[in-house]
Amino acid sequence: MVAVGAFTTGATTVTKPDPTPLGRVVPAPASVRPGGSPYRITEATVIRVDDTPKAHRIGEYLADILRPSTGYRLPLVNRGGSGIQLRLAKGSFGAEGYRLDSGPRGVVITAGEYAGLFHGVQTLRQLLPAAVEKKSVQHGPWQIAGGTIEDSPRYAYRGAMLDVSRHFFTVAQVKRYIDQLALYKINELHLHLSDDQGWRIAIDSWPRLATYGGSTEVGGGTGGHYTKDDYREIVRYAASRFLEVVPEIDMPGHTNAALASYADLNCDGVAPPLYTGTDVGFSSLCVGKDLTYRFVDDVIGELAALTPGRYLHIGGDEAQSTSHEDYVKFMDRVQPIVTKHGKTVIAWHQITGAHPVKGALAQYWGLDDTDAAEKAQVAEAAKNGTGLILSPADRAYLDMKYTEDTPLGQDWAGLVEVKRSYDWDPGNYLAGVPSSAIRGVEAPLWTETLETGANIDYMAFPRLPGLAELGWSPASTHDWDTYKVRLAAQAPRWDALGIDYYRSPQVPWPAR
Ligand code: TNX
Repeated sequence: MVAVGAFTTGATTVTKPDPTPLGRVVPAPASVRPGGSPYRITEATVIRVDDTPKAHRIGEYLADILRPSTGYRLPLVNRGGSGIQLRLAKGSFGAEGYRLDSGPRGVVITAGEYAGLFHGVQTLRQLLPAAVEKKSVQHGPWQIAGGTIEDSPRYAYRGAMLDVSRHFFTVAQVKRYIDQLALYKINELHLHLSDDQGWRIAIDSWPRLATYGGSTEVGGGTGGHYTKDDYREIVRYAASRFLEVVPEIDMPGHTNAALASYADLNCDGVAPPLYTGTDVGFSSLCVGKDLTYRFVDDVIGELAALTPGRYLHIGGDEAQSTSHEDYVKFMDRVQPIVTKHGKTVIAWHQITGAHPVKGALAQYWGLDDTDAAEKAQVAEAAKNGTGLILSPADRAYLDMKYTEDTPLGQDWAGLVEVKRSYDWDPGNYLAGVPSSAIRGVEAPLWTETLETGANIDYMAFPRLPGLAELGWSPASTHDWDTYKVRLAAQAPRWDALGIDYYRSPQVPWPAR
């Protein structure tokens, strides 16, 4: 609800909506000091940026949001002064932190790095009325509450995963998701590029992976794959929103699409048919064959060359059709291939049952009640230097149903309502793990049951912003009762952006 202050001018009473309170932002900023008069964007406002191409790009990004709805020109200029100013400065901001100062003369966002300016822009955006997101001219006033926000993330890794294998999603659909992630300061986009049901990235040295292995999806649709140029475009677009792309090739299980494409990859030399069901755990690369490692080297080499980011995810989950001995052998041979191509290994947490290489990260996807021995193995690896990304399936999985009645999604990990997905602390979730081992959180979105952009919206919203907050905000801000109010205030913005979402009864949504 927007508070309304009434005042009288002569004969008429004018109602003037109060600006959004300074702290009403998701993720919660680290420090908020409201005070002083608001700034009001008018037709005279300019956007002041440093004279560098990167600063201009962030300024243009902001202007592209503000111009259609305000109808103002909002030119970019390179001088200091009143208005909206984005500026780099020395200070203790860290790689992604920023300060936002708002007062009657203007709003200044200051950061040590461009990423901080970009995150500060997302805060500014959320402080403006939701109508600012619309693409046609709307009524203001366009006010930003007075005061100062000082903000920086709790964790460096704040991810979202999209499974483009079970159902294929176009470059345009991925870009739309990237834009949604950026609004909540998520900075890692993990793409699950291969699985039993489809291989989604062109590999020149093994062309049938994409052309044949990518030719279907769950349910038997025509699937699809990204050309190398498509993938470069996703990487470029993600980078423009300060997200790093983390590509995943899931191995040695989840490989039916590859095994179907090349008979020689199978131990018995016989290619299985393409698969369009939703079972897991039935496929495995042939661990004893040398060809397997030539294949892995070629695929990882091409993917690493395409990927400017630091990481390459090699899956390693649900290898039920691979013996433990073979699994360990495979991971011992494959991790150095990733390292050789200049990337840091990420794998699902089963890697901790093998020998994670130095610097590797393990992604935990167990449940609250995963057995103690499995958790202890993860904790042991963490004590020995393996970093952890937390994606507990009964908290962070965006494909879990909210309730029994949710028309989409799965329930193998349980039902995950909005409060449950938000109400845990990555800092103490796994016993015995040193806090320095926790690199962050990630919200995976598996797509066995999801086919459209609207399906993605509905499962991601409103849970995604909560996971983003767990990754960004200090533990001291964590409080469901105040969070749910900030979350509810996001809904008009989603409406303006055309984002479909689940209207959970746990959240005090404004009337539509
Ligand atoms: C488990 S999570 C899987 C995926 C499924 C997902 C469905 C993980 C590492 N493996 O293969 O898509 O459950 O929720």
